[in-house]
Amino acid sequence: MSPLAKALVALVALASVAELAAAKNYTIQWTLKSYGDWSAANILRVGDVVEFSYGRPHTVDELSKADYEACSFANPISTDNSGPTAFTFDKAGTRYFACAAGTHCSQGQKVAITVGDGTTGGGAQSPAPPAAPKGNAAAPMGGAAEFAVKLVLGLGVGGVVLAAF
Ligand SMILES: [Cu+2]
Repeated sequence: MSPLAKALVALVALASVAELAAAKNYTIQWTLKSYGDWSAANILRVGDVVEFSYGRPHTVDELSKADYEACSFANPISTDNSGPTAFTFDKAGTRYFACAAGTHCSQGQKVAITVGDGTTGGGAQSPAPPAAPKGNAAAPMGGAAEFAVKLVLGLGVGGVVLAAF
């Protein structure tokens, strides 16, 4: 590979890292439907922004977990019906949003949004450190695998030799 090509590869790699580190903006078309799939498919990072895009009669109410599960809008953390409504997720954790109009919430117009801690896509329970012991464990496993290959090869050769007689 030429020095120029190497430099280009390095640049592309740097750009990818920068892209990963940058905050993302998500838009949710907030309407009467079920959002269970959205929260499962989108794990946010700290700094990401979610904008709910909607009009009347919908609202975006941020609720406690208990109120979210019960579709109870008596004590919202915040409420807005002026759409669009944007939220910046400035720390790890899960926040709960639902529409207060009619029975929209109980029909599925609710979403729990989880923010990972930034070291992984999925949250605080699997940060980088556990990867190190795995890496060390790979060496003995590699040795075992190599031994197994040699054993199989040896048996194969033995079989061929036996078959020749
Ligand atoms: Cu609604």
